[in-house]
Amino acid sequence: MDKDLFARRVSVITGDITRLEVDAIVNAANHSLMGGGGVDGAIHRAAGPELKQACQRLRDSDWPDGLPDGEVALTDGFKLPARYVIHTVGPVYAKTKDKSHLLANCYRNALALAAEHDCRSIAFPAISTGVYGYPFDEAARVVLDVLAEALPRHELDVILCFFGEKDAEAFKAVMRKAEGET
Ligand code: AR6
Repeated sequence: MDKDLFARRVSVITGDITRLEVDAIVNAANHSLMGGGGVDGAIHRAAGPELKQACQRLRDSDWPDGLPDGEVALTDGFKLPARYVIHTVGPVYAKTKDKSHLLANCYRNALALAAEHDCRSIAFPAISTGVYGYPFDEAARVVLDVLAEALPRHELDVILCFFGEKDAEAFKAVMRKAEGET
């Protein structure tokens, strides 16, 4: 892990992701793309009904069977301050075999799609760590590994947006531990 690169390009913040003025925010969605609870519900509420209509169009055109785990799909942000929403589906921890690979794909594919759309900044929630039950520290290690691999490839500022101070502090603790190991 390149500490300087992380320090320059990654911010760990606490807050509501729907308020962030960034090029893209990532949504921890479900296969249907039709909205739900948690951060997904908050994003749909803040973006307004046009977001669901755009998701329905994506379902019709590209994902008739739903968005699979680890895949990504992009819509406009509509009423959000963010230009785009990148929807992804994290793995359900208790039900998924290859979960770390699929969680890594969520982050990896979202970063690549944001870069393809000329984004300079992207904000992530803690995908899968809510209703989908991924243990927080285990997920944090996956995120750090993906960022270490992807940051040198993409000119993107990455904001990791946690909903509570406790989660932000827990992430920083995992990050300090990982730094100590390299
Ligand atoms: N801003 C930032 N983070 C948030 C916000 C917010 N406004 N609201 C919640 N979080 P979850 P999952 C945090 O359950 O585990 C939905 O129903 C939350 O504290 O939203 O991937 C979908 O439709 C937690 O740390 O996502 C799916 O069915 C993190 O976001 C399912 O939940 C993720 O929690 C996806 O479950």
